[in-house]
Amino acid sequence: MSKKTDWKTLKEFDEILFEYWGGIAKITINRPRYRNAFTPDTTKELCEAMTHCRENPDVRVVVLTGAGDKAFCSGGDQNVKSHAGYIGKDGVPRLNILDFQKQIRSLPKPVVAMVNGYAIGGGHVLHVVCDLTIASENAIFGQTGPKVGSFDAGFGSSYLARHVGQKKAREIWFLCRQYSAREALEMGLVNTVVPFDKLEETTIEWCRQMMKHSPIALRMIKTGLNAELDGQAGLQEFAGNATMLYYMTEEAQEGKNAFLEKRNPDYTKYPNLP
Ligand code: 2NE
Repeated sequence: MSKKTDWKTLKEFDEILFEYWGGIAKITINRPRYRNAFTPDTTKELCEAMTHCRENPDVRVVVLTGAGDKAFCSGGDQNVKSHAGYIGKDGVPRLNILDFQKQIRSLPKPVVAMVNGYAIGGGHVLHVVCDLTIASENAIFGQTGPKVGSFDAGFGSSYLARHVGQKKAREIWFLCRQYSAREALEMGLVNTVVPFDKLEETTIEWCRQMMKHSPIALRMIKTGLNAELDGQAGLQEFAGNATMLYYMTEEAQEGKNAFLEKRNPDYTKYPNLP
C-alpha cells in the first residue's frame, strides 16, 4: 500500500500540470475539454517538463497521464491542424510531439503511462513509447490516423509492432478500431489493468518498487532495450551511458589526471579482467 500522496507543483504551465512527490514527477495533459488533445503549445510544455525531469536528480520515475476520467490523450488537436502540421501560438506548423516521444524514450529513468481513459491517435503513441503502461478498466486504445488524414509510421508503428506483433499492429492501424483495456492487456499492449479508483495508487506502488532498485541498473536496461531497436542512434545513447560509467572509474581519472599533470598515464595498476 502506498503512502498518501502529497503532490507539489514543480512549475505552473497553461496546458499541463507538472507535479512532484517522493521521487515521482507527474506530468498531466490538462485539456479535458478536448479529451486531452495536444497542441504544439501543450507539446512545448511537455518537452520543458521532461527536460526538467532529466536534469533534476530528485526525479527517479516519471508518470505521464491525462486530466479527468475520460481521456489519457486523444492525439493532436484537430482544431489547430493546418496544411503542414499543428499550429501553436507562434503560428508555425509543427509536429513537435515527435520530439516529446524521443525524450520519453531516451530519458535515463523509467516513464510510466497512467492511462485513465481514451488513449487514441497520437495519444495512443505516447503510451506506446512509455516504458510501462498501467491502465484503468475504462481505458480505450486505438489509432485513428488513416481515418482522420494522419499517420505515425515511426515509433507509433514499428515500436507498436514490437509490443503486439506485426499482424496486430497492421490491424490496429489499417482498421482504426478501438480496444478495451482487457483486450490491450491480452495483446501485450499494457502491463496491467486496474479499477479506475486504484489507478494512481497502483501506479505509485509500481514506481516505488522501481525506486527501491539501482537507478543505474534500470538506466542501462532501458538503454540496452532501446539500442537493440534504434540502430546507430540507440548505440549512441547506450555508449553515452557506458561513457558515464567509465568516467566514474579510477582508470578513466588516471588518463585525465596524467594529462593535467603533464606525465604519461600509468594504466598498469588497473585490473584487466577476463
Ligand atoms: C477520443 C474520442 C474517441 C472520445 O470520444 P467521446 O465520444 O468520449 O468524446 P467526443 O464528444 O468525441 O469529444 C469531446 C470533445 O473533445 C473534442 C471533440 O471534438 C469534442 O468537442 P465538442 O464536440 O464537445 O466541441 N476532441 C476530442 N478529441 C479531439 C482531438 N483530437 N482534437 C480536437 N478536439 C478533440 C473522440 O473524441 C475521438 O475520436 N477524437 C479524435 C481522435 C483523433 O482522431 N485524434 C487525432 C489522431 S492523428 C494524431 O494524433 C497524430 C498523428 O497521427 C501523427 C502525429 C501526431 C499526431
